[in-house]
Amino acid sequence: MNLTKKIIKNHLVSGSMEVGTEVALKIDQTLTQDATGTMAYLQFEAMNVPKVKTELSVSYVDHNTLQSGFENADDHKFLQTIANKYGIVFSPAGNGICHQVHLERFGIPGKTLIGSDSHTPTGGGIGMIAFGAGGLDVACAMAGQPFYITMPKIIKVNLVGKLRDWISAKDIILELLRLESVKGGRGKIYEFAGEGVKTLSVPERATITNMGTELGATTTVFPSDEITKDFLKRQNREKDWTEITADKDATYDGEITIDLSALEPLIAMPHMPDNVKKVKDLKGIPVDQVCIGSCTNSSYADMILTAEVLKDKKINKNTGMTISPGSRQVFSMLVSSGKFFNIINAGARVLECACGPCIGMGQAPKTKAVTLRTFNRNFEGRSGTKDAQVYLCSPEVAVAAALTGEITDPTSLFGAKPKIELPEHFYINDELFQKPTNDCEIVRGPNIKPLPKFEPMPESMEADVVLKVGDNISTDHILPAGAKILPLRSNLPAISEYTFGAVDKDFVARAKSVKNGIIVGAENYGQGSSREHAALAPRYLGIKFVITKSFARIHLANLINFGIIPLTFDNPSDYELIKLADKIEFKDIKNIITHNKDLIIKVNDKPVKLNYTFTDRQKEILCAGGLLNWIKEAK
Ligand code: MIC
Ligand code: SF4
Repeated sequence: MNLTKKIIKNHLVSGSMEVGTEVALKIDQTLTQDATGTMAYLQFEAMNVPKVKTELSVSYVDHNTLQSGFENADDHKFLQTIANKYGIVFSPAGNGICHQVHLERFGIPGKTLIGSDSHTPTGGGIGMIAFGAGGLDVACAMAGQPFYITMPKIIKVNLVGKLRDWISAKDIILELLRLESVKGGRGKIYEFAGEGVKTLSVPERATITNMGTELGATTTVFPSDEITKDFLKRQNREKDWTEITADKDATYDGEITIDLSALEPLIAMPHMPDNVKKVKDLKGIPVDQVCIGSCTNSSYADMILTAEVLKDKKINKNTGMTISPGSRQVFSMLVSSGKFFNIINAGARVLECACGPCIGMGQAPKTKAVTLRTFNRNFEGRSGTKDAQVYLCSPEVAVAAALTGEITDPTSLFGAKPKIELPEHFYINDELFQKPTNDCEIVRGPNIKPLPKFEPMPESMEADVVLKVGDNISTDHILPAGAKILPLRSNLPAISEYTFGAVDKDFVARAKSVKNGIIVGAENYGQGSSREHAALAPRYLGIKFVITKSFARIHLANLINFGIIPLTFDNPSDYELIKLADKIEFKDIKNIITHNKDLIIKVNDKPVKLNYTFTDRQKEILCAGGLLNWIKEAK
């Protein structure tokens, strides 16, 4: 058996691990972050469960830390008090980015984790089966319910050889993105194996599993081996270690081999993480900004490498540089190593341990800037500057550009790479996590609005096409983040006004002007973030159907959770037939979906067949008008 199946088998509540069928999994741990957490906890509250039923649930504050108004701070207080009441560990702002901190202090090999953030698969770096999910699914897991996935194919990624100097884990995941694309991972779990695995530390593995999300994969996972044990020992958590590896004769549904010794420094060009090129082929492009950090590349080793390279040097005067350590642990050790001085002295700007520029929370680059970031996403506009050219690369490539002011291959710039040893003992400061005492009142600021109630599905509906978009629409297109909009995450009426704002400024008015709206999309609709607001806000505006050529996994689940019916074209070319303002009748829709009947609509008098595959549970959820209604009905 491969290691993915071993862990899934241990957590199987129902289903049979057959590819394409639904399996329900017991969830051991959950995590939330503040931007999705407020909504997740409002939903958890609505379930009337006195205390979380998981082994561990942690609530992190890491996204909305700019506090340019009262809203962020109100959310933080709400999250602190609700965590305390319901038995959740609270990690306040400044402790670090959820995925990095969870890896350091809470992740346990062989356990399952779901998080209301799409990069939760970072936990796969330590041998967990970890999924990103919508906040409502996380709320359900906290209430003790299983998590449902469609059993994916398990693909072996066979790593052979060893990385050369100045080439790093980021280049491995960029290579996989080059090979597989942002939609290549849908319906797949990538399991890493081979001799090359032994050459990668846990934080390096976590860089890969973190950005595996950009493949559209269900998750990604590394074995838990001696290297995992060593990492946990340095974290004073050796007792949490168990060995979990694939059997020698394990079988897979596919295999890819990557020769680490043949890799070169890679870079993802604007505006997609799979638009990958060799750094040497882009040599000389002037760089305005370099940002090192985010949940992908903000480990101790990433920071020390940056500090070593910057020693006694100055960054280029035309290139601004920021660093954000991934956690307070990383930051503390960077400071106590004495090497922090090199970073400050070189002219870099130091940001707090949080998502920051990755989610457009500050550091928006100048007009048309070229910005090199060690992050995982470069969707258009996400940096806060619509026409900025965001490139994704390793810290090695980023720091080389900061020094030269242009895209530079680090292998040609520097001599031997400094050897970075992990400290024997990581600095541990667990008093800064607040353990629940279950004794407090929940504090709600005025920006925290109650959840709206949604109607059950009617027998029949007439609906209007209010938007038609193309391939790879990300949740950043549907509901942008950034410093202006993120503070509204707990206020649905206010945030829904920004839906599709950057794509079509008239969308909101159009959606409001009809009773039932339809969005038409193409391939991979809803890729990227797990933010359920990208389903919740359209539903609030009256969207009842999304018809596409294909969907991204988490967004599809979020649409169902909020009672929006996701459908796909049987014949993808029918996408061309349907136009803005078309009126479509969905006669007997409830009966059709409930009884798996053919769904044929008329588009300007032409019949168009639409497909759907819903489990019985999903059909009931859709008919109830969403998961919360369904749970209440079931009680
Ligand atoms: C992101 O990277 O897009 C986020 C912000 O972390 C999101 C969650 C969110 O939108 O709050 C994610 O990846 O799920
Ligand atoms: Fe935060 Fe960026 Fe990671 Fe999302 S991808 S969790 S915004 S650091």
